[in-house]
Amino acid sequence: MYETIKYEVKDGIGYITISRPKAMNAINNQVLDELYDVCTKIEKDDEVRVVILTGEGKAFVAGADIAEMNSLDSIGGRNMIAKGHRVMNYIESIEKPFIAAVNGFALGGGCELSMACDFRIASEKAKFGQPEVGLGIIPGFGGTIRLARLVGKGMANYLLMTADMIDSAEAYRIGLVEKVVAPEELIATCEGIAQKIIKNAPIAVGVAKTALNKAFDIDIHTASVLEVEAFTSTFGSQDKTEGMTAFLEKRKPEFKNR
Ligand code: CO8
Repeated sequence: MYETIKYEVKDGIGYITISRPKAMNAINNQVLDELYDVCTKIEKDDEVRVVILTGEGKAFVAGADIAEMNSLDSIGGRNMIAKGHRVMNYIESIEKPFIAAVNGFALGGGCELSMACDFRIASEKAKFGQPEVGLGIIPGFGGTIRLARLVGKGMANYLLMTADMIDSAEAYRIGLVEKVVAPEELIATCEGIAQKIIKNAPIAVGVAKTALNKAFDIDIHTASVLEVEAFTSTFGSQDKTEGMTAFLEKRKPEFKNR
């Protein structure tokens, strides 16, 4: 059983809720351990087609736990950051979509956790920022890596250097989130998106995620070679035969994840 996160599976969706509401869901070592563990379950579980990641109460995640960080020496800090990177990279490497349902504060490590997800849907109440330099540190869970890839180098530098907290409208404007909805519609909106994804071929969705993530980090020629390989792996699937046959027979496909 988990103590800092909640996890359930319903209708093909895995729901992860970071649950330390008294500390604004701040990420400590235990949260990272539990997130890693739940990812191992999600990766193996064919029932889970899409993951929705959110926070309990007023915050998504208000950053790494400042009280815990304050008690760590540099080796402890390094170990925690290395663990954080393993978790964020693991989320990115699982061939299933992770949707960040950003319900409130997504600061520091919280903003970084949302950026490790495949896309972000935000409540009108959400707030984003990388306040680390105000604490004498820099982002440590991928903020110097993923933020510039999403919003561009200038805006990423602006956010990292000013430590400004921005609202969801501004996050949408700069491309940090894909949609902004009323707070009471947040989970239903994410579920609607998840159900759209679930209708598609699971292998194709997963391979598309991996191909896109890999292509983002490499040159266009190497990415082309990888896309050919990735495409071919979907072309040989039974789901490809089913998808195309169903189209030609004017019926809905029944994908089998094979
Ligand atoms: N860590 C620990 N506790 C926190 C955190 C946090 N990040 N954020 C909030 N809390 C706690 C508060 O201490 C408070 O506890 P208590 O009730 O016991 O006093 C409780 O949550 C409620 O918080 P507030 O009273 O401050 O609530 P407000 O609504 O007034 O403000 C804010 C909410 C704006 C979210 C405010 O709490 C805040 O600014 N929090 C800190 C945000 C921050 O600086 N986050 C970045 C942390 S650094 C980071 O994430 C680095 C990532 C790299 C990891 C490196 C690992 C070594």
